[in-house]
Amino acid sequence: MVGTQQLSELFFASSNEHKFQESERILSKLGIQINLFKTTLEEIQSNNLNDIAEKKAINAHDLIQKPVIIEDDGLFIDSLNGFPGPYSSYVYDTIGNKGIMNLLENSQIRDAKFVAIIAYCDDDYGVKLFESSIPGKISSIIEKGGWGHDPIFIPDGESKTYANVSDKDKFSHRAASLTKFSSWFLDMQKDNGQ
Ligand code: ITT
Repeated sequence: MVGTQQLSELFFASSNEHKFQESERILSKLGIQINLFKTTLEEIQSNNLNDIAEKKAINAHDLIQKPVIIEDDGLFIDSLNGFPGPYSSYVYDTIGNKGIMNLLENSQIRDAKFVAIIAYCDDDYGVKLFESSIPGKISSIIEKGGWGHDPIFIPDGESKTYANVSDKDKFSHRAASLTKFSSWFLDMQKDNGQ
Protein backbone atom coordinates (compact mmCIF):
# COMPACT_ATOMS: atom_id res chain seq x y z
CA MET A 1 0.00 0.00 0.00
CA VAL A 2 1.48 3.32 -1.07
CA GLY A 3 0.81 6.70 0.56
CA THR A 4 -2.41 7.98 2.01
CA GLN A 5 -3.69 10.38 -0.60
CA GLN A 6 -7.27 10.15 -1.82
CA LEU A 7 -6.81 8.65 -5.29
CA SER A 8 -10.48 8.54 -6.17
CA GLU A 9 -10.52 12.27 -6.94
CA LEU A 10 -8.82 12.59 -10.30
CA PHE A 11 -8.39 15.79 -12.29
CA PHE A 12 -7.78 16.31 -16.02
CA ALA A 13 -5.79 19.51 -16.53
CA SER A 14 -6.22 21.21 -19.89
CA SER A 15 -7.19 24.42 -21.61
CA ASN A 16 -8.99 22.37 -24.26
CA GLU A 17 -12.58 21.43 -23.40
CA HIS A 18 -12.91 19.14 -26.44
CA LYS A 19 -10.14 16.95 -25.07
CA PHE A 20 -11.78 16.90 -21.65
CA GLN A 21 -15.24 16.03 -23.00
CA GLU A 22 -13.90 13.13 -25.05
CA SER A 23 -11.72 11.92 -22.17
CA GLU A 24 -14.58 12.11 -19.69
CA ARG A 25 -16.80 10.07 -22.02
CA ILE A 26 -14.10 7.45 -22.66
CA LEU A 27 -12.99 7.12 -19.03
CA SER A 28 -16.50 6.99 -17.58
CA LYS A 29 -17.16 3.89 -19.74
CA LEU A 30 -14.03 2.40 -18.19
CA GLY A 31 -15.25 3.21 -14.67
CA ILE A 32 -13.13 6.30 -13.96
CA GLN A 33 -14.58 9.73 -13.19
CA ILE A 34 -12.55 12.86 -13.90
CA ASN A 35 -13.00 16.54 -13.11
CA LEU A 36 -11.81 19.34 -15.36
CA PHE A 37 -9.02 21.53 -14.00
CA LYS A 38 -9.18 24.24 -16.63
CA THR A 39 -5.81 25.88 -16.95
CA THR A 40 -3.13 26.75 -19.46
CA LEU A 41 -0.12 24.60 -18.67
CA GLU A 42 3.52 25.43 -19.36
CA GLU A 43 4.74 23.66 -22.49
CA ILE A 44 8.49 23.32 -22.91
CA GLN A 45 9.92 23.54 -26.42
CA SER A 46 10.97 20.06 -27.44
CA ASN A 47 10.68 17.71 -30.40
CA ASN A 48 9.79 14.96 -27.98
CA LEU A 49 6.14 14.61 -26.90
CA ASN A 50 7.13 12.48 -23.89
CA ASP A 51 9.33 15.24 -22.49
CA ILE A 52 6.60 17.84 -23.06
CA ALA A 53 3.97 15.60 -21.42
CA GLU A 54 6.16 14.84 -18.41
CA LYS A 55 6.82 18.52 -17.69
CA LYS A 56 3.16 19.40 -18.28
CA ALA A 57 2.10 16.76 -15.73
CA ILE A 58 4.56 18.07 -13.13
CA ASN A 59 3.34 21.61 -13.73
CA ALA A 60 -0.31 20.52 -13.38
CA HIS A 61 0.44 18.62 -10.17
CA ASP A 62 2.34 21.61 -8.72
CA LEU A 63 -0.73 23.74 -9.38
CA ILE A 64 -3.47 21.44 -8.09
CA GLN A 65 -1.61 19.24 -5.57
CA LYS A 66 -3.94 16.31 -6.31
CA PRO A 67 -3.74 13.26 -8.59
CA VAL A 68 -3.95 14.67 -12.11
CA ILE A 69 -3.68 13.63 -15.74
CA ILE A 70 -2.75 15.73 -18.72
CA GLU A 71 -2.61 14.86 -22.38
CA ASP A 72 -0.20 15.95 -25.07
CA ASP A 73 -0.95 15.17 -28.71
CA GLY A 74 0.64 15.59 -32.07
CA LEU A 75 -0.31 15.05 -35.71
CA PHE A 76 2.77 13.71 -37.53
CA ILE A 77 2.66 13.92 -41.34
CA ASP A 78 5.12 11.61 -43.13
CA SER A 79 5.82 13.72 -46.22
CA LEU A 80 6.50 16.74 -43.98
CA ASN A 81 9.02 14.73 -41.91
CA GLY A 82 6.62 14.54 -38.98
CA PHE A 83 5.53 18.20 -38.99
CA PRO A 84 3.55 19.61 -37.15
CA GLY A 85 4.10 16.92 -34.45
CA PRO A 86 4.68 18.61 -31.08
CA TYR A 87 3.73 21.96 -32.64
CA SER A 88 0.23 20.85 -33.67
CA SER A 89 -1.59 23.25 -31.38
CA TYR A 90 0.48 26.24 -32.54
CA VAL A 91 0.16 25.25 -36.20
CA TYR A 92 -3.59 24.84 -35.83
CA ASP A 93 -3.86 28.33 -34.29
CA THR A 94 -1.65 29.92 -36.97
CA ILE A 95 -1.92 28.34 -40.45
CA GLY A 96 -4.83 26.03 -39.55
CA ASN A 97 -6.01 23.01 -41.51
CA LYS A 98 -6.07 25.11 -44.69
CA GLY A 99 -2.35 25.83 -44.26
CA ILE A 100 -1.61 22.13 -43.80
CA MET A 101 -3.59 21.30 -46.96
CA ASN A 102 -1.59 23.92 -48.86
CA LEU A 103 1.67 22.34 -47.70
CA LEU A 104 0.46 18.98 -49.06
CA GLU A 105 -0.97 20.39 -52.29
CA ASN A 106 1.33 18.48 -54.64
CA SER A 107 1.80 15.45 -52.45
CA GLN A 108 0.28 12.06 -53.30
CA ILE A 109 1.75 10.59 -50.14
CA ARG A 110 -0.63 11.60 -47.37
CA ASP A 111 0.24 9.13 -44.62
CA ALA A 112 0.15 10.54 -41.10
CA LYS A 113 -0.34 9.45 -37.52
CA PHE A 114 -1.98 10.98 -34.48
CA VAL A 115 -0.10 10.42 -31.22
CA ALA A 116 -1.50 10.89 -27.71
CA ILE A 117 0.49 10.79 -24.51
CA ILE A 118 -1.46 10.64 -21.27
CA ALA A 119 0.67 11.64 -18.29
CA TYR A 120 -0.50 10.90 -14.75
CA CYS A 121 1.14 12.53 -11.73
CA ASP A 122 0.67 12.14 -7.99
CA ASP A 123 2.79 12.32 -4.82
CA ASP A 124 3.39 8.57 -4.58
CA TYR A 125 4.00 7.45 -8.14
CA GLY A 126 5.50 10.60 -9.69
CA VAL A 127 4.87 10.77 -13.41
CA LYS A 128 3.59 7.80 -15.45
CA LEU A 129 3.29 8.04 -19.24
CA PHE A 130 0.89 6.14 -21.52
CA GLU A 131 1.39 6.51 -25.27
CA SER A 132 -0.56 5.40 -28.32
CA SER A 133 -0.56 6.30 -31.95
CA ILE A 134 -3.15 5.78 -34.67
CA PRO A 135 -2.08 5.60 -38.33
CA GLY A 136 -4.10 7.29 -41.03
CA LYS A 137 -4.08 9.75 -43.92
CA ILE A 138 -4.62 13.44 -44.51
CA SER A 139 -7.85 13.84 -46.49
CA SER A 140 -7.97 15.55 -49.87
CA ILE A 141 -10.64 18.00 -48.71
CA ILE A 142 -11.34 19.67 -45.37
CA GLU A 143 -14.53 18.03 -44.10
CA LYS A 144 -17.10 19.86 -42.01
CA GLY A 145 -17.54 19.25 -38.28
CA GLY A 146 -15.33 18.13 -35.42
CA TRP A 147 -12.61 20.26 -33.84
CA GLY A 148 -8.87 20.84 -34.30
CA HIS A 149 -7.46 18.53 -36.97
CA ASP A 150 -10.56 16.27 -36.96
CA PRO A 151 -11.71 17.49 -40.41
CA ILE A 152 -8.47 16.40 -42.17
CA PHE A 153 -7.45 13.11 -40.47
CA ILE A 154 -8.80 9.78 -41.80
CA PRO A 155 -7.91 6.87 -39.50
CA ASP A 156 -6.80 3.70 -41.33
CA GLY A 157 -9.70 1.45 -42.29
CA GLU A 158 -12.17 4.36 -42.54
CA SER A 159 -13.30 6.48 -45.48
CA LYS A 160 -14.23 9.57 -43.45
CA THR A 161 -12.23 11.89 -41.22
CA TYR A 162 -12.40 11.94 -37.42
CA ALA A 163 -14.99 14.71 -37.88
CA ASN A 164 -17.44 12.29 -39.52
CA VAL A 165 -16.63 8.73 -38.45
CA SER A 166 -19.58 7.14 -36.68
CA ASP A 167 -17.72 6.60 -33.40
CA LYS A 168 -14.44 8.48 -33.05
CA ASP A 169 -13.78 6.89 -29.63
CA LYS A 170 -13.45 3.50 -31.34
CA PHE A 171 -10.38 4.65 -33.30
CA SER A 172 -8.94 7.64 -31.56
CA HIS A 173 -5.38 8.11 -30.31
CA ARG A 174 -6.94 9.54 -27.13
CA ALA A 175 -9.10 6.44 -26.48
CA ALA A 176 -6.12 4.13 -27.05
CA SER A 177 -3.89 5.97 -24.56
CA LEU A 178 -6.67 6.39 -22.00
CA THR A 179 -7.41 2.66 -22.18
CA LYS A 180 -3.76 1.91 -21.32
CA PHE A 181 -3.89 4.46 -18.51
CA SER A 182 -7.16 3.06 -17.12
CA SER A 183 -5.89 -0.47 -16.76
CA TRP A 184 -2.83 0.74 -14.81
CA PHE A 185 -4.90 3.18 -12.72
CA LEU A 186 -7.61 0.66 -11.78
CA ASP A 187 -5.00 -1.96 -10.81
CA MET A 188 -3.13 0.64 -8.77
CA GLN A 189 -6.34 1.61 -6.95
CA LYS A 190 -7.08 -2.06 -6.24
CA ASP A 191 -3.57 -2.55 -4.83
CA ASN A 192 -4.20 0.46 -2.59
CA GLY A 193 -7.53 -0.95 -1.41
CA GLN A 194 -9.67 1.79 -3.00
P1 ITT B 1 -3.79 21.53 -23.48
O1 ITT B 1 -4.19 22.74 -22.69
O2 ITT B 1 -4.36 20.26 -22.94
O3 ITT B 1 -2.30 21.45 -23.73
P2 ITT B 1 -3.92 21.89 -26.38
O4 ITT B 1 -5.06 22.01 -27.33
O5 ITT B 1 -2.88 22.96 -26.41
O6 ITT B 1 -4.53 21.71 -24.90
P3 ITT B 1 -1.92 19.95 -27.24
O7 ITT B 1 -0.79 20.81 -26.83
O8 ITT B 1 -1.85 18.50 -26.90
O9 ITT B 1 -3.28 20.48 -26.60
O10 ITT B 1 -2.16 20.20 -28.77
C1 ITT B 1 -2.49 19.23 -29.66
C2 ITT B 1 -3.30 19.83 -30.79
O11 ITT B 1 -3.55 18.74 -31.69
C3 ITT B 1 -4.66 20.36 -30.38
O12 ITT B 1 -4.65 21.72 -30.07
C4 ITT B 1 -5.51 20.07 -31.63
O13 ITT B 1 -5.37 21.09 -32.57
C5 ITT B 1 -4.87 18.81 -32.16
N1 ITT B 1 -5.58 17.61 -31.71
C6 ITT B 1 -5.25 16.76 -30.71
N2 ITT B 1 -6.15 15.77 -30.59
C7 ITT B 1 -7.08 16.01 -31.52
C8 ITT B 1 -8.27 15.36 -31.89
O14 ITT B 1 -8.72 14.28 -31.28
N3 ITT B 1 -8.97 15.88 -32.89
C9 ITT B 1 -8.56 16.99 -33.52
N4 ITT B 1 -7.46 17.66 -33.24
C10 ITT B 1 -6.72 17.18 -32.24
